[in-house]
Amino acid sequence: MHDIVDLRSDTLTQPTPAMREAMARAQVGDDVWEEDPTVQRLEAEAARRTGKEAALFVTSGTQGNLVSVLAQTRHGQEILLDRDSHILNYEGGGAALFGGLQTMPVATERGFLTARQVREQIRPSNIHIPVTGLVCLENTHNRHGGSCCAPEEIEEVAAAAHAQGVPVHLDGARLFNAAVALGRPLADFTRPVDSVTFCLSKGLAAPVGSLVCGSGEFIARARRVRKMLGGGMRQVGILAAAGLVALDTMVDRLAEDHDHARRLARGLAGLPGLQLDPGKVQTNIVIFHVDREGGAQELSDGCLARKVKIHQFGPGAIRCVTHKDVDREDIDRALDAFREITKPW
Ligand code: TLP
Repeated sequence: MHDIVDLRSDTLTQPTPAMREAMARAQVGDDVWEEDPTVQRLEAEAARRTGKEAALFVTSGTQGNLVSVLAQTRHGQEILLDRDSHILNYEGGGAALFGGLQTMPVATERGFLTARQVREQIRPSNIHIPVTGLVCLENTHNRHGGSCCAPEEIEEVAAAAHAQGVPVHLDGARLFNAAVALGRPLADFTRPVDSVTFCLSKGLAAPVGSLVCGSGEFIARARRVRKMLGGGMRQVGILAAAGLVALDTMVDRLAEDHDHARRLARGLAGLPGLQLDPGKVQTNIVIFHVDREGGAQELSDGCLARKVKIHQFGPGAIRCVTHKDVDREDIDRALDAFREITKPW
């Protein structure tokens, strides 16, 4: 039980004592010179887990996606992505600003482009028409409530893109959640794609950092882009050390976060004025809608007064994210707060 139940995001997780210890002891060197042994260990481990030739440690998921997108495309091309994707909605328009890229947002049911949509949306060769340079996927999908895309679906989508010579990037900020939820090895999800970003500082609880993984040739380009964006860090093994502990100790326990999210969703489903389908909760994100004027604000104010923090996520929508600093008692406390607030509704 914690004093404050913070369900705003899994990015709020505190590093574990083992992470802090590993950080204090980390062997380091200048990573721009590629001389940091701890970063090299982390990158090798990331490449191994994703089944890719190489990996690159970057500052954040946003930087990982931007580096990947820039390293895969040419200025003025078009990128194809889901309308609710993080790259389109929450990365400050970086792909347009830095890459001169036009986006083609596609509406999807669960956050995942289908092979058919990819076939239909990839542009034909014609001097009037922009060139599709990249297809982007997101797994798990944040705005679709942590939904998971199975490896077979990714294979189909990637095959459709590759058939037309278009590479595929996977924003796998929470890819370990998908792997744990579906009980499949991480590499099954990453094998079909050309590049993947995953985050250490969400459910895995490391303080900082993400990994970009792909072919050796792609990572060499990505390393150049990272430097250009100011992401070349020096004795950054201090951070990589925490990342190695995260990969070692924090993956399997994600199942507990998924249980907590389901418990939360089941409790919320019966409450007046709230709309959600608990059957759709697959991982650690619960998004629900409040069908009452001003209700989402009322709910978040009421929760805050009861030391429960939740996140308003678009008009009338609330997002709750479970993570290692939220235990079962905390979930029950949050449910008590929701019950009290919605009782008169
Ligand atoms: N998402 C954050 C916010 O930006 C919304 C959160 O609290 O969920 N891809 C996906 C799917 C993400 O959810 C996020 C972070 C990122 C990329 C970016 O990662 P960071 O925050 O490390 O830049």
